[in-house]
Amino acid sequence: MRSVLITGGAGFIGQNLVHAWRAGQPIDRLVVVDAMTYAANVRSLEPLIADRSILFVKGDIKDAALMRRLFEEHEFTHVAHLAAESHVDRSIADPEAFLQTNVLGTFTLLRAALDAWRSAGTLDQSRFLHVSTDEVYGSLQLTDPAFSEASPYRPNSPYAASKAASDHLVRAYVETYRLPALITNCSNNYGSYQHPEKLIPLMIIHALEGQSLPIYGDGSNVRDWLHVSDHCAALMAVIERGRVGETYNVGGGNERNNRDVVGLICDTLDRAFAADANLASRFPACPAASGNSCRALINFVTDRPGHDHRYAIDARKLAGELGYRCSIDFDAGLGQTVQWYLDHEDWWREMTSGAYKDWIDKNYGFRIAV
Ligand code: NAD
Ligand code: TDX
Repeated sequence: MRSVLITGGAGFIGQNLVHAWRAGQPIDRLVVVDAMTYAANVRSLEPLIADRSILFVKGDIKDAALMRRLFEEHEFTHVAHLAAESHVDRSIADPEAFLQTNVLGTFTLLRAALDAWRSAGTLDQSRFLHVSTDEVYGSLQLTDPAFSEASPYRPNSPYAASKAASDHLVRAYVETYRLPALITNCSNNYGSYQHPEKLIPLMIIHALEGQSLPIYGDGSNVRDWLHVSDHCAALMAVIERGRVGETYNVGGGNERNNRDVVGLICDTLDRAFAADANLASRFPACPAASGNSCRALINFVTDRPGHDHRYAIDARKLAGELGYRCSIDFDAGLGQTVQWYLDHEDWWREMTSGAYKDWIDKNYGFRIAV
């Protein structure tokens, strides 16, 4: 039987991966460790915890004794490492936690895995998947070719630098100690359970509440949108069948600039309100509740410092070696995502209560219309 550790399993991609793994591999033992930072939520995992389909451990990956104990108790054969501080704007406001978790936390986990697998003599049968980002490669101009696995590392934000450092550590553990690790670098994910601080949920929720939609700069920055279900399927393909020591880029093949993404969210909400009269009574402050377009809320504001212009992924290695291609079309995926936020108001109200309001003041209070 395989015994799997998923770190960061109460975060956005982590929750989706836990559900996908449980559905796809019902007999694997799944242990989720998560420090339950502001970004975490276990509501969706509660049924799996209650019926013992997964074991949930609230814990910090920087806690070396805990990591060692978990490896001893559960004899993990596979690790999917997703725990991280993940929001670029927070890394600009306060980088330290990014260094602590993304660099030192990854190091602590690598050391625990190596020690456990060496002493059990199972290095050859184990797999450590490190989930990273395309941001390590820096920024592209519109005419540049997409990032490949051979693109040089040029991180521009403290977040990207901390993820780059963690990728280098993983590589060093492969080369120096023969740790059986693999790395994925993916583009921007979207879908259910994404924290409201990120572009797509932020714009959906602000529009529903009749608040301004703050697009940084002129909104020409381009991201390659990857549906989280496609990403999770790619992660499972890489951990199962990828070659140890290799890096695989994962992209959605959906490049869009931020202006277009926000416009599409507005149009999707306008149509949803026109089709369902109940939405107007649930969200009376939304312009669509009175027959106007959510586009009226769009506001171009002070740019993010060091804002990467464009990310794009060349995912031919993943397709060629593992036969996996991400396939969810952005317009359809965005429509499902908007619907998910309409259907899960309790979830996002919980995520936006308390300290989240302080973050909104800190990150948006100083931005002026441009
Ligand atoms: P997220 O912020 O939604 O979730 C991160 C999770 O990690 C949270 O549940 C948090 O509580 C947990 N965590 C943070 N510090 C921890 C610690 N010290 N110990 C244990 N748990 C801790 O992030 P996400 O969007 O789900 O991203 C998951 C991974 O994928 C990250 O490594 C991120 O860098 C990477 N990634 C994300 C995207 C994206 O678009 N979301 C794109 C590329 C790569
Ligand atoms: O209020 C906003 N206004 C705005 O214009 C926010 C929050 C974002 N933006 C812009 C900045 C980016 O160009 O939207 C784009 C997407 O922003 P984020 O959702 O913050 O994502 P990004 O900075 O691109 O990073 C994401 O993708 C790579 C994830 O947060 C990272 O964890 C991942 O590694």
